[in-house]
Amino acid sequence: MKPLMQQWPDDLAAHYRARGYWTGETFGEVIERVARDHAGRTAVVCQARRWTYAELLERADRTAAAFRAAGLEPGARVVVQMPNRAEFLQVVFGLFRAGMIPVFALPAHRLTELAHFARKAQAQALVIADRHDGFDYRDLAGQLQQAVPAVSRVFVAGDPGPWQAIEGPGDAPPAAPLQADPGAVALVQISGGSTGLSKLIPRTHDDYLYSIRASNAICGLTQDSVYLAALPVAHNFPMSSPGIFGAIHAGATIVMAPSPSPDVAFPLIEQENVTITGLVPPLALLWLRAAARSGHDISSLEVLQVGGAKFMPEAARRVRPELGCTLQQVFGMAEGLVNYTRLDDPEDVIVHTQGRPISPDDEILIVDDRGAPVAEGEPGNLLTRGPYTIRAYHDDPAANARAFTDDGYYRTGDVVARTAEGNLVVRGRASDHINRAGEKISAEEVEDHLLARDDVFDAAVVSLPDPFLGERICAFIVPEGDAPPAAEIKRWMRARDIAAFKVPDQIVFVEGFATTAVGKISRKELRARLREEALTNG
Ligand code: J2J
Repeated sequence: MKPLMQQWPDDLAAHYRARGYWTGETFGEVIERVARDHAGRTAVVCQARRWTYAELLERADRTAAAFRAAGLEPGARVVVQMPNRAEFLQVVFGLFRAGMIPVFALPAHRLTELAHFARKAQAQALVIADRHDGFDYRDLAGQLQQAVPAVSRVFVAGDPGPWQAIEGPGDAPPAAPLQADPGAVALVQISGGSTGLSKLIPRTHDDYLYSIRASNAICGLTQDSVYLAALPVAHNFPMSSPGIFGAIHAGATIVMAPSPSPDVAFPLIEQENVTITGLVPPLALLWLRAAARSGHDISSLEVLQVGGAKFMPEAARRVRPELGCTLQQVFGMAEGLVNYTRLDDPEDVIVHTQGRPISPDDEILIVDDRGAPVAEGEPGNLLTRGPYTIRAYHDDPAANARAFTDDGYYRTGDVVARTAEGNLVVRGRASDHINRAGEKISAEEVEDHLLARDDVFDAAVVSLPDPFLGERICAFIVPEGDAPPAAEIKRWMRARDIAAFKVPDQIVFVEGFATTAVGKISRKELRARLREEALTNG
């Protein structure tokens, strides 16, 4: 198997340990310690169920036993595709307790994505929930196993159907957890696509736990906090900034929301006295709209985090007066670096900036296209390295050569400016993906799907501004012969076993694409031109 690892230079690693960022604790140890210190407190609320920390640990250990009994060994990679349910925690901490490595897929992913993750990670198992949102994941599991036979075991939360339950037999002795290496990879996150298919992001116990612990301090998360998991928890933001893992680390309570919509979330906030949650900007807009006419008392909410895409100041300034809580802007990435506005920042900073890094040892460079630092306040490309930012994607030399500098900086693809007080303002993006309501979609990946049609001669996919989504996906298509109906193309995309959020929102047929006098222009340039034209033509 290709080793999953993440390596910092020795001198920096020593520095991060000496500064107390990397503590040597592992996720398996964290849950044991927290379950001891907070045994009787509520760890998670999910519909009518409430589990204490003691119960969560006990369930995780039983699940760990079930994984071992199925022949999985420590170090096994396991694709986890589960919605916001209590069992998500049981499964993920079960894997940690067994020394196995979760690879996080989103509930919206379908066969194409799952097969890619499973192959790339060399996964041996899949864990799903039986059904969610009208979709039966047990059928998808069967398709995955056909496509990638190495995924030889499937575990199901809920009714297992033809597969195995996540619960081992009740009397299985919970084996002592492994002495996992804190510098080893704990979990695998998925990158938002910039070019082509998603890349795998290996995160270590040391680095991920540091970002979580430090996030708790910045976000004021304590054992008395109640965190509403509104966004899909497999996303890095609700998982770790500080998210569900931060809540577990603090001994706080997690309330699993089956949907982030206000009609589901507001009653939960009222009933459970939720104190903090995180949203993407389109959802924050929905919440603002709903709050005005909601009969629910959401006054327990102290902090609303908004991140994943740019939150416009016009909306940001409404949060305190209309929702009665402090806004915290979060500008982060699954590769590492996370910036927060601080809870006690002046309102102006909270409304107009995306905050500053977690760590004094987050190194930030803002450079022009030749790599020279820009003047203060000027926009430039954001590069970063630090104690919780990866040095490489898994098994992808070409992507690594593009995404990392020789001295280990990650090229974020974001264009930012830094204010005099050191806060970052996201000004744009150099990379070509589309940020659709916080979901990152690779233009190239969507183009590749479209090009699979016989009646598509060429395709270029761009982002266009959208009042609700932030950005929407627009596909410019040069047809081969007669143009097919746009609705037919969308239907066909939906049937291609991909996440529904990748289906173009808008399709524009054109006769051909511009070329320069010297020949073909780059894809990137072509997309930029089409985008410009669409914007100027309204
Ligand atoms: C503008 N763009 C933003 C923001 C992310 C916390 C919060 C978010 C993510 C996340 C995360 C933005 N304003 N406030 O992992 O831990 C865009 C940038 C960035 C990319 C990363 C976390 N917050 N973005 O969104 O890996 O372009 O992580 O590089 O999904 O989202 O996307 P992702």
